[in-house]
Formats: sequence, structure tokens, C-alpha cells
Amino acid sequence: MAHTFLDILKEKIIVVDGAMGTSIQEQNLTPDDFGGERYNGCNEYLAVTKPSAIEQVHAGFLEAGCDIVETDSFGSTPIVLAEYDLADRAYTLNLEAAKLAKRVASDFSTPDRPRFVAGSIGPTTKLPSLGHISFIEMEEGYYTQAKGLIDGGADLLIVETCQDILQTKAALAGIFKVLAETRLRVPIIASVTIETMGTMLLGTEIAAALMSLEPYDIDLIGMNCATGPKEMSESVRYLCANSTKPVFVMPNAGLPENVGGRAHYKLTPDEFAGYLSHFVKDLGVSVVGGCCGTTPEHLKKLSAAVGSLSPKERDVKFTPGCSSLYQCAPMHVDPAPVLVGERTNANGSKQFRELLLKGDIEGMVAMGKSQIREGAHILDVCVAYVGRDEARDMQEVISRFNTQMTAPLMIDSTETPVLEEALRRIAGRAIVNSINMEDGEERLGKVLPLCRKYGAAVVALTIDEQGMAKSVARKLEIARRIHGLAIHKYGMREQDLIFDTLTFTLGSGDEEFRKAGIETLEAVRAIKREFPNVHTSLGVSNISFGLAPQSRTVLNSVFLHYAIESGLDMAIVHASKIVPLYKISEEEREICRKLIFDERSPGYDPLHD
Ligand code: THG
Repeated sequence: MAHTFLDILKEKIIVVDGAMGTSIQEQNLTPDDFGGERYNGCNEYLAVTKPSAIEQVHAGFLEAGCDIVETDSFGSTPIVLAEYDLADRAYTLNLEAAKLAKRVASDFSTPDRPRFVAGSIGPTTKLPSLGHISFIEMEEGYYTQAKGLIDGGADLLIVETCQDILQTKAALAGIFKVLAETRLRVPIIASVTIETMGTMLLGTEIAAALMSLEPYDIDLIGMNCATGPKEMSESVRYLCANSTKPVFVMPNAGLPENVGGRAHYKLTPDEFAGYLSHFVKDLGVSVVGGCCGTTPEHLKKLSAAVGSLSPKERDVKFTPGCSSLYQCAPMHVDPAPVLVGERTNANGSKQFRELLLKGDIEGMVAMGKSQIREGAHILDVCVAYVGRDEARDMQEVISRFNTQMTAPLMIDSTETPVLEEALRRIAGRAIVNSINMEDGEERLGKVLPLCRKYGAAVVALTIDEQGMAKSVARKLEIARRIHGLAIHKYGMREQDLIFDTLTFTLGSGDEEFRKAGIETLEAVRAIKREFPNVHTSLGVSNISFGLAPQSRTVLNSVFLHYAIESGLDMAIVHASKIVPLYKISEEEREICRKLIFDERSPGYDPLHD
């Protein structure tokens, strides 16, 4: 007989309780119940000032047949409690809320029918993507909250009503810190809020939210609040078709309507249960519950309708990718490649460098946007410049890019602290550019834990202690080494790795580098053959350094063509300067081909043509 939440999750539909907030309102409590005027309306304080009020809510939902009750801790981070001068009580309030819920749940638990307590973790009142609060402060607040809930005996945690994915990431960072310290593992549900317009408050599409959260070691992904089940249908359908993790749904009892100055929710228990039965039976939702306006009566109907069903098998197609605050970009497109804009790079563009030196952030934003207009799917961002504070520049540029760019970001820096400053400011799923084995495992040891903490993918360069690999065999050897360590030691997944087999320029004419193009292309092919689930990328413009601008455009485009034939997924390029092959004359194409494949003949060198 299964007893843990995760065991039961595989066997039957799990029903979470209904509204805490609106149920408390029904009790018409007085300021005294809240501990005085100063605390009036602080529902979370009731866990210590009037525990009987909260017990009554929990008992009502358990009687209605719910498997899980949520603790009265939605706003119990120091961040929210500070509004009531209760910040320093955060740990205690979470602890007491969990203990209280556990007591009531155990009154109803039987060996055959265990009841669980979910620690409720709300969004706070601040949006880190809009600069209301720093990631670090949020992470610390959530750490305190999660610690109190876990110490108080919560069986699982629900990070709910997320409005800004950066909030969710901060909550997960705080939670995983507690779990690492206590060596515990509790199931985690991450649940976002999709507004009536069909995106999260800041404009995040459900697909982008899923992309950003999917890399985390969480157990369910879902949505709650803002609307009723009907308005959620399309997003729920998307999650059920695309999430590799079980899906959670907890709608309001319909869209709130203003009746006499109070929010009124008009879905009847039967209507509510009807919609959710459809989600469970037809779409494959695994855990359901009720948010604002849902009463024990709603939950009674719901649990009668779905509580004994088994989860439906889902046919999931997950496409690996990355995301911005708004949208996703897959790691592979057909036809290839995914274009990564190279110009938002202080080393790669004089214009960007000069804007950086002038502190012209608007100009840098404009360059990012123009790259997206020119066709870039992702932006490579590098602000390294000798003598400047790279961490500060990265903070400023990324804070702006996070909200201004519809394309996901690839963070290009050799400095680990700079990477982390960037990752703390990106709501979407970023790509870290890059790791290598130049100093053995050192860089992997620093950077991959960051990728795990923030859910990022990573570019891995074929460089080791002996330098940048030149031959196919050496490139493959380094890729194997990184692959083994990244996956078996650092917990990355194959789809999180993007191998870059790097090329030297063919423009120098040096005998040593004549085969650089072929070796790079063959290495792409070899890596894709050996590891079909990893991705590959190349900084294409490197192939032509030192040549005249017009020749560079042509050589870059022809090289990219062959790279795609070799299985390349992504290319860092100046998107508007990549021309399709048919627009290049037969003669120029031939010269480039001979240069790339080193087809010289006596008296003929394509480099000099
Ligand atoms: N692999 C990975 N990351 C990378 C590279 C790579 N990042 C940096 C670089 N290589 C890719 N980006 C560029 C950007 C610009 C140029 C080349 C590669 C370039 N710029 C013009 C030049 O230097 O002549 C300048 C243009 C201008 O000033 O406007 O060629 O390989 N993972």
C-alpha cells in the first residue's frame, strides 16, 4: 500500500483543499482575533492569534474529502510580514501554521487514507523582474519560510500564484537551500498564475513558464488563481501536452465579479467539479484543488467526482529550448539553425562596445531589439571590457534585457560571479556561454551548480588543459569528458548541453589551420552521432577573421551551410549578414567550399582567389 504523496500521485487523482482567504472572511473575525488593529487582515498571523479559526477551515476541507490541506502561510515571508511589522516572526508563523495543519490532518488520517499537509508559499507583493526586490533578498525570505514549514512537518510544498517566474526561481532557490542543509527531500509543486488575457502578469506565456521551470527538480507544474477553470482550459491543455511532470490545477470558483465592493465567485460546486473532471479525464491533470471562492461544498463535489480516479496516461512531447520572460525558443528548428545574435557583445561589435563605454543602456537595448528584428532567436550578451566592472555592467544590461527582449539570452562571460549576477536577473531559461576544461574540472565545478540552481542550459567548448582542440579526435575526446562529468557528477541532462567545437579562422592562410574548418564540421557530426540528445553550436564568424568584410559574409554563409549539413543546431551569427546559398554566385560558393575543405591544387589556392 502506497503511503507517501509521490506514491499516491501515481495511483490516484489527488485533491487539494479550497480557499483559505475567502473561508477566513466568512468567519467575520474581529480585530481582536487578529491580535489587535495593527494586525487586522493579516490572515497568516491567525495561526498564532486564533488557531481555532484556521483549524476550522482545515477541518471543513478534510471533511469534504480533500487529501491535502494547505497551511495558512501564503504570505508568511518576511517580505510580506514586514507590512505588519511581523518580519521577524516569519519562521515561527510558518512553523506554527504547519504544526497546526498537521494536527488537524492527523485527526482525519487513517492508514488507508492518509491526509497530507502542503506548505503554502505565495508570491509576496513584489516583482523582482520589475526591480521591486533583489533575487537574494527574496531567496532569503523564502528560505526562512520553507524552513519553518518543513520544520513544522509539511509533507510537501506548493509555490503558488506565481506572477513573475523570477519569484518562483527565488522560492525554489530558498527551498533547495533548506533541503540541501537538512538533507531532506519533500515533493514540490510550482504553480503559476495565468491572467484573463492568457499570460502571466508580466506577459509570460504558459510555454515560457514551463520552459523556465521544467529544468528544476520539482514534482509537479501547474497553475492556480486569477480565473475560473473555463478560462484556464487552453493553458491546461498546453501543460498536459508538453510537461514531462504531472500537472496541477487549482482554479478560482470562476472569474471574480465585484458585488457590493467584495469579490464574488459564482461557479456552483457542480459546475466547478464538472470543469475539473474534464481536465482530469480528458487532459490528464493529476492534482486538483480550489483557489479563491471555493468552499467545502465545491471540494466535496470535486472529490466525489475525481477523488478515486487514476491519472490518465498523457502523450507528452517536450521540446528542449530556452525562454525569455515572454516566449520560448527551441534548441533546434527546422530548417536549422537557431540563430544567436552575436552583436550584443562588447568584444564582437564596436558599436555595442561604444554604447557600453558611454553607459548608453537605451542604445544597447535598441541593438538587442534590432537583432531580434533581423531574425535572431536568441541573443548572446557579453559586456566584458578591460578596466570596467563587468559584474555591474552585466547587472544593468541584464535587468533591462530581461524585460525588454522577447528573445532568450545567452550569457557570455568567463567570470563565474558575473554569470551569477546575470542569472539572478533572468526570468526565462538562459544559456550560459560557456564551460571548458582549460583548467581541468575547475570551471565545471563552479559553473554547472549555477546552471542547476537557475535552470540554465550551457555551452561547452572543446578546450582542455592542452588548449583549443584542433582535430576531430581531440574535440570528441573533450566533449566526452565534459559530457560524462556534466551528467554523472553535476546532474545536468543531455538536452542541457550545447557543444561548441570551435573553429580557428581560415583567413590567416597558416598551414597549421588549413584543416580547421573540416575538423570543426566533422566534430559536430561525430558529437551528434555519439550523443543524439545534446545540441551543438558554433561561433560562425570566427571562421573568417582577418578577411575583407564582403568575403567574410560569403564565407560565413557557406560555412554555416556545411555546418548545418553536419548537424549543427545553433549558430552565433550576425543574422542579417547570413545570406542564403542561392544568393551567392556559383563561383564564390565553389571558392569557399574549396577553402573550407582545403582543396588546393598545384598553383591554386582558394584563399588567394
Ligand atoms: N563560441 C561561443 N561563443 C562565442 C564565440 C564562439 N562568443 C564570441 C564569438 N565566438 C562569437 N561572436 C562574434 C561576434 C562578432 C564577431 C565574431 C564573433 C565579429 N565581429 C566583427 C569583427 O571583429 O571583425 C566586428 C563587427 C563590428 O565591430 O561591428 O566578427 O565561437 N560559444
